[in-house]
Amino acid sequence: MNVVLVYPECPETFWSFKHVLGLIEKAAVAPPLGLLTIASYLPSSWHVKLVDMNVSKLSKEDLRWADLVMISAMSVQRASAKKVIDLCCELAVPVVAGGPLFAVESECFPSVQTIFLGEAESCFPQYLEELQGGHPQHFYSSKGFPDLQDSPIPTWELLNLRRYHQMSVQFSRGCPHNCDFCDVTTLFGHQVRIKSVPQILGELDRLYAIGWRQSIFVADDNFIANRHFVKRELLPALAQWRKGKEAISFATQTTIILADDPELRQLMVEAGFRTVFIGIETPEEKSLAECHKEQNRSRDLLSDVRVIQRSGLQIQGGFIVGFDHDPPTIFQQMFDFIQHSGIVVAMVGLLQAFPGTKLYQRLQQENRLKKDLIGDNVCGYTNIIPRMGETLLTGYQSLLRQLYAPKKYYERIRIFLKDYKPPQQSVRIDLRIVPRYSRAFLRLLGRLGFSGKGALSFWRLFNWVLLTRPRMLPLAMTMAAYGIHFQWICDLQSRQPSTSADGASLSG
Ligand code: B12
Ligand code: SF4
Repeated sequence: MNVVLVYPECPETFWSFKHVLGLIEKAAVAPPLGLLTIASYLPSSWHVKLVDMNVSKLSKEDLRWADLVMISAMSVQRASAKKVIDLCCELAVPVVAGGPLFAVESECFPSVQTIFLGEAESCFPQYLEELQGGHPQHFYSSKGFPDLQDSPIPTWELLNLRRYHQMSVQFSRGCPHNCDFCDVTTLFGHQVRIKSVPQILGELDRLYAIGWRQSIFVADDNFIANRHFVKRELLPALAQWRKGKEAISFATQTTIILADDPELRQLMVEAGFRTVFIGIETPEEKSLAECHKEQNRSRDLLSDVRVIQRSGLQIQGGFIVGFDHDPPTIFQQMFDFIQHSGIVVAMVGLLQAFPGTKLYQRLQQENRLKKDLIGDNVCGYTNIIPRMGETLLTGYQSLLRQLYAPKKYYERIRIFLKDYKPPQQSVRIDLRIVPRYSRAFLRLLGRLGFSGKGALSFWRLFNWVLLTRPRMLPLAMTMAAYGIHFQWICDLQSRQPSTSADGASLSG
């Protein structure tokens, strides 16, 4: 049996970094971990090929070769996924689909032979049996949420590792919190399920064995949800594993509760964590109450951010505007908060309602939902009819422009670096990356230092870092490079009207 695993093309989004990945000669941020996990279930006698369309082209020859196509997608990949599915139909190749897009919009893909609604670990073996028996079902879904200890080591060997900026592993699924806009709990539940320590180390050993020596994203939605396991078992084991492998660092997602636990932060830093994404959402207390983000309420969020950054962890922040309780001043409030916090990578999105969430149910009852859902919260379109009316979009776009204007952006990098305490650990550099990063540095100087409106501010930052914090120059330059992408995203929004799920123009 010949199988092609397809990951459709992602449009330009906040996290796509397409324009700057070229600087470091990479094509995509991270690999499709869902497909790599599924690949591990396929019989060894099958011929398997992976085409991540963000890295290489999918050809008609690939599809003609295939007896079966397996596709995985998020909502943002809808347009590309539909094209692939139509092409498979034309060529009469059966398609099996999974991932968040198909879990929430299964009824939109009648031509797909089999759809997995949610996690596949507990039902994929049954599917394989039924496929070989000649009678696969149309839908498969797990009864309850599968035990992660049954999840196999992903088949990373299918990847062209050199094309990715980072690898990902996943230690846990599920989150105990109740943020009403979040579809993580719809997709993965409230009960936190974890892999065992030997299982996790086995995954890391495999990545190391195939030559990975750079950053690894721990793709958990809330890495510290099972704090006891993480502190007592996982982090000490990771720190031990990483000895002699210091070129590898970790990034993950947590909640702001991390600010309350110095021991946890220290253990994370010792284990090699350098970046955490945290959903801060909004400095507006009433909006936090509205969306039930209880863990962020009644706190000094600004000082929480500082505490975390000072312990050696860089925060990337998630922010939302468009709550019913957002006052007209929210845009200025948000700008001030982000600027003072020194959160350089601030993903500010418009509130969106994903099917299955409590927010979606409420707005459906209030008759405030539009038909289309793009699935990208930073594209300037929302499927919600906002209380604020037109002001929301204009305020939002101007907020993004302010945040990512070169002068303000470089100023924020400075604010961050002044406060940030980099971990005092020995750094081991993978010598193979040195020529590539040297070329990237020269390209970056060319892009930012000699063209564009922010050149002067760029050199000011460059000189300041060189003179006062030379050790942090690589970090500062990486952040400056991110800025190229973020400015591009802002320009994209102001150049184009927001587009609907199928790429058709919408009025907003
Ligand atoms: C890692 C991650 C990323 C990474 C890597 C993405 C990538 N290349 O896959 C980065 C940071 C780049 C990213 C970006 C984005 N992401 Co993201 N991301 C995640 C995260 C945290 C983990 C995904 C993962 O690796 N899971 C581990 C694997 C093993 O699980 P899985 O993919 O779900 O696969 C299982 C099942 O779904 C099923 N399955 C999946 N595919 C298939 C296929 C077949 C054939 C079968 C049988 C089964 C199957 O089986 C697997 C095993 O059970 C998820 C949240 C989550 N917990 O899933 C969000 C999530 C997928 N991301 C999301 C979003 C919105 C985005 C962005 C649009 C954000 C933005 N505004 O920029 C961008 C878009 C991508 C881009 N390039 O621009 C949403 C998607 C919601 C939706 N309904 O579509 C999620 C669910 C988070 C959320 N709630 O907001 N993301
Ligand atoms: S803490 Fe994060 S993952 Fe958990 S429910 Fe809230 S937004 Fe979702």
